[in-house]
Amino acid sequence: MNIDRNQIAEHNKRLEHTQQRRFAQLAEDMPNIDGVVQKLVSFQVAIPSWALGTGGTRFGRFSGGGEPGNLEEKIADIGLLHALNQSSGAISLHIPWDIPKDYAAIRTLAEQHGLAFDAMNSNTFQDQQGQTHSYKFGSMQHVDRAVRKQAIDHNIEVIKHGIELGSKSLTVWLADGSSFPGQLNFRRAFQNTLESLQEVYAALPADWKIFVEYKAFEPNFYSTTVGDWGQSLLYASKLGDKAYTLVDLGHHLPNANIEQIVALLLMEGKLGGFHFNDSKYGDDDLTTGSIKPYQLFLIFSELIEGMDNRGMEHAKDLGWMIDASHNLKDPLEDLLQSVEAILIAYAQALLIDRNALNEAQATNDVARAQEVLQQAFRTDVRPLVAEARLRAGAALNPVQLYRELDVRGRLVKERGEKTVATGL
Ligand code: LRH
Ligand code: MN
Ligand code: MN
Repeated sequence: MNIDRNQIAEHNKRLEHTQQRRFAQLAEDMPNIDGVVQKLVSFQVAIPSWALGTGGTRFGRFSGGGEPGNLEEKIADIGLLHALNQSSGAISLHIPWDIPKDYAAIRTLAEQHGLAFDAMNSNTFQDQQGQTHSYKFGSMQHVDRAVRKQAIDHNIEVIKHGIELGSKSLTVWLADGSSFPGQLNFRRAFQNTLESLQEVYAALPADWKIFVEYKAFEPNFYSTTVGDWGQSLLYASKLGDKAYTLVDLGHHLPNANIEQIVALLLMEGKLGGFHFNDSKYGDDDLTTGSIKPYQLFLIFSELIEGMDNRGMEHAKDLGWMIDASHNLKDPLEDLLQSVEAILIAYAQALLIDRNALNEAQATNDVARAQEVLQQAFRTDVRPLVAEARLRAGAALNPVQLYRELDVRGRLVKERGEKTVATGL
């Protein structure tokens, strides 16, 4: 199914009056409101191919209907999201879950939906059918060179798929680590991993980046070989200029100060990409902004400050992606909510009075600093985000239109009631 311009225009016509009133009210107090709206229009968040199905937990999976059964249908789903919000203009593929059979056809299909190919993701955390060696005891860290070689070759293969599709980056997340003390020699595991990554790095085209994603625990529960931002930064620094750290919001130990991590990585020019999600406990992969919206705002505050300081373009110079999947909500509604939450946090952070904050910091005026931040955070910026959508030709209320058009019902009719999307 497709969502056409007329359906969006008709929906917007019904909501436009209220939108105009709310937006005008906000504009009264904001001198540079159009500049902010323009930044929101430009900001695109990539959607991972594996978030389009109702994901499972370790204990079970409750499949929903109308889920995409192949890459073409995944692209179509993200096309629907992008038509609704004009902010989801890229797809991130995971290999081998999404091996393209016909590159040209896939590229054309993505173009038709206005989608670019974001980072490619490799997978050495699962054994695939017909694979020679097992990753049970790790991949790039493995004590056996043959296993490491298999993992390296897989990553090079992923780069090749990405080149054909026009992607410009590879994200490597390794499940490597150990679950029991004594299982692993940490130094050797690090060195093996570094050498493996170096071989992958050597295969990167000149205009590509490699993102080294870290994660504190899971599936290993004693040590992870790329366990935190320090370790990731170590790999990225040793690898070279094309290597960066990738921050996934759910990959930290509880209460980690992620905004500080982001600030320092940006200072070093080593922050490459972002995986958005939210969590209460661990890598919960819940809808972005559903648990800790203030933290998300503080992270965006540091992102903006750090990017502006380095003259970086917000929309282009980092890889922005959602990495969430769970098993309760309609995944498309859930993704619309995540994108909205990201744009809200971004908009709020754009409203921070930087001069006032700098002054408060320079004079140790702690209370004033808090006032400045919370003034921005407590502004209801939803009319701003909606205005950006209106100007971009998207729906004023994407979730509402999604329901009005009964998108899920139509997908179920097209694809069936019992469907399972490849992925997590
Ligand atoms: C690991 C992770 C990583 C994977 C994705 C499926 O927890 O965040 O980014 O590629 O989930
Ligand atoms: Mn991730
Ligand atoms: Mn994760």
